[in-house]
Amino acid sequence: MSDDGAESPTTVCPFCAVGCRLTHDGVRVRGREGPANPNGRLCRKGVRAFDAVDDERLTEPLVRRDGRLVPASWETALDRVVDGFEDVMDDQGADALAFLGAPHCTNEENYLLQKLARTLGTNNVDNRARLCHAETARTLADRLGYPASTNALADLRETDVLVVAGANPAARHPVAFDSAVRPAVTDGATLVHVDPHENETTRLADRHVAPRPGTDALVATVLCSLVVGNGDVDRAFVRERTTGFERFRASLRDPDVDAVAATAGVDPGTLRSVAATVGDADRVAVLTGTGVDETATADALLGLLLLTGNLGRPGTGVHVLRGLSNEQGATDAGCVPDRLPGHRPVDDDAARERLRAEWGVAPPATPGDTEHDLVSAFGDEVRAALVVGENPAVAKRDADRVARRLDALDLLVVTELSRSETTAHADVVLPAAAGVEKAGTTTNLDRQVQRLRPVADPPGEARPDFAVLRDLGRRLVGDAFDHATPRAAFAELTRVAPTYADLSYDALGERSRRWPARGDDADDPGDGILYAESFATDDGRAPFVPLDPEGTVDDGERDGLRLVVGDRAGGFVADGDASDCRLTVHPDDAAVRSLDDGDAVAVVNDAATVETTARVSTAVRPGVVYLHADAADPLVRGGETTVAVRPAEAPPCRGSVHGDPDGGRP
Ligand SMILES: Nc1nc2c(c(=O)[nH]1)N[C@H]1C(S)=C(S)[C@@H](COP(=O)(O)OP(=O)(O)OC[C@H]3O[C@@H](n4cnc5c(=O)[nH]c(N)nc54)[C@H](O)[C@@H]3O)O[C@H]1N2
Ligand SMILES: Nc1nc2c(c(=O)[nH]1)N[C@H]1C(S)=C(S)[C@@H](COP(=O)(O)OP(=O)(O)OC[C@H]3O[C@@H](n4cnc5c(=O)[nH]c(N)nc54)[C@H](O)[C@@H]3O)O[C@H]1N2
Ligand code: SF4
Ligand SMILES: [Mo]
Repeated sequence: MSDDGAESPTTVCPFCAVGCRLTHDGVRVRGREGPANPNGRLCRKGVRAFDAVDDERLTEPLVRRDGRLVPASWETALDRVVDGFEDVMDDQGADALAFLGAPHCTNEENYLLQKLARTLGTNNVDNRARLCHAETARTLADRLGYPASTNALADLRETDVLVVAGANPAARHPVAFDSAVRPAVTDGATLVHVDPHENETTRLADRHVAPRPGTDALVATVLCSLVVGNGDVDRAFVRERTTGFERFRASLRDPDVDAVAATAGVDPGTLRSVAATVGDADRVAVLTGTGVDETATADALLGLLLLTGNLGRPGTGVHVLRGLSNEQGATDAGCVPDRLPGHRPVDDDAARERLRAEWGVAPPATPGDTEHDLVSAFGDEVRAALVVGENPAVAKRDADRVARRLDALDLLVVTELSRSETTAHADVVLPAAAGVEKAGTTTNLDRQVQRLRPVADPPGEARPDFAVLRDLGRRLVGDAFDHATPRAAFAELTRVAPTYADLSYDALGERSRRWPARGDDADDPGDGILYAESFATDDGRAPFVPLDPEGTVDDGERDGLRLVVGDRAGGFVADGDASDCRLTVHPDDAAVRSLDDGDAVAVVNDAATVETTARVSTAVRPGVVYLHADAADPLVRGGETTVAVRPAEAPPCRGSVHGDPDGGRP
């Protein structure tokens, strides 16, 4: 409980998708009890929620004149945007526009962004956060109904077995880890960590499975086979809630556990014991991160949960450990090219009719392009783009290519807090208010919808993205953008998005809710769990998908060392943070290369050479090396996953790049 003036308004931490509540008491940031931080705790990042937004903010609009970005009035800047967009539409139609954003922004801002795209006549709207958890979220949507965590984090306390795959929540989602995962383990739950690199989460694990990169799907598939072989299938669940079990079982074939274990480089005994533990448990939950974002792995993990009846009950299900603060809400609000608000497909007639009733015009029925495809088409089919709160110039893949594409546009408009790699290419830069400076709602990684209240003022002439998008909408489209406030936009969202139907902006001010809320009963225990009675699929059942484990294995590591990447940052690295940029290499691999701990190394593949310092450690298995995402970026841009490692001259890195040394721990 807070110890000071309970009067100061509370808001939601702008950093990660855990969604902790906080306030600023005039002196410093203080945590406030919230659904995601029940005892009001914040991690080290949250405590500095204001430092990052104070940094070198943009205070006035900028427009490009004679090659240079120069200050301009809002009127001049918005005129330039409106004229530019109208020219492009006149010449080439609305599909020559792209709208990218905005996982840092509110639900209402995301709603207005996709509404602007769609009322102008294009579904070319996407948000970058889909890059981190795209395949997992897509698999969940295709097979269960929604691209979202199935259960509330809090009910992990009822879980018997937690499988954490390709994630490091102890460092990346520390408050959620401490309030949900750690207590579950203390109460006796078994934590299985599936990760080729030992990290902070591994320390709490009962079993560490460190598969060779690229073999996660194979490992999950053999677990399914073992569960079937052990007779641990939940027959009633499979019969009543699923389809396609027989084909699924046939696809598992007869697993040679020892051979699979050898391919994956894991101990066969560990695989057998994990399968037995999962099969015996009453409640199993899977938590997935950026390390396993592949359809084949998601399919196999979902197969394991379906086989054992671990969906639709407390303590079960899939938790997607999303990254950016409103990644979930951006998708819920429809900032995706193939789904309308509320996750309805763009060709769903009823959903399009609902939108026509609100907007006066129905959205196009054919899907738009993804962010990746849109950026590729910049300068060709796509002539102008509005980027809200994203930095596409810093890419997982090939930043140079993105920079060239940005320059190829006729008009690039970016709304930003401060100058970024992307604003450097913009024709119009609009200064935005930061999360702690604005009102609205956001939706965290377990679907909790919370109110933001401004707890600081934007600098200079900076304005909330909401006001900017509304004004652009009024000028480019008309009356459909007459929302005076986020409250009005939220009300419209609840009318068009069935998942948000029973939420009210004012009621959320009193108490946050998880979607889909049911009626007015805020204490309805069903609130937290999706699919308690049926799946949100056409027939209400979840299909098993046959697995092709061998098809997913590639033997890249035979040619060199397999590069594992972690510590991905969502762009909220505060000054003074330092994190490990060393290359972690196993002692055996170090020995054959005559490398000692602390030696300079060159990490080389066709794409790039990165020089750094060796950290010789058994935190990785032989054949695998580990590198921080920022350091690894040039090596993996083209999608390559193998590297050669050799001694180098002098270590340019003595142990840190930006990032944080021990995650967000206070
Ligand atoms: N090299 C490398 N590449 C990476 C990663 C990595 O670790 N290394 N991480 C990957 C991952 S996991 C992610 S999620 C993505 C993140 O990719 P992005 O979301 O594109 O990047 P960020 O830098 O988080 O944020 C973009 C910008 O949003 C601005 N911003 C914040 N709040 C607001 C707001 O309210 N309004 C507006 N208009 N702007 C705002 C910030 O100033 C920031 O410049 O990057 C991916 N790419
Ligand atoms: N403090 C802090 N917290 C953050 C962020 C931040 O910048 N700072 N960013 C936020 C964002 S945007 C995101 S997306 C999340 C990311 O959160 P996480 O997904 O937990 O990100 P990482 O720390 O990169 O952990 C990914 C793990 O996957 C493992 N891995 C890599 N390849 C494989 C593989 O093939 N198989 C398996 N099984 N594992 C593999 C890596 O070893 C690593 O341990 O964090 C969020 N939280
Ligand atoms: S875990 Fe930390 S960064 Fe994430 S919302 Fe909570 S305080 Fe903010
Ligand atoms: Mo992310």
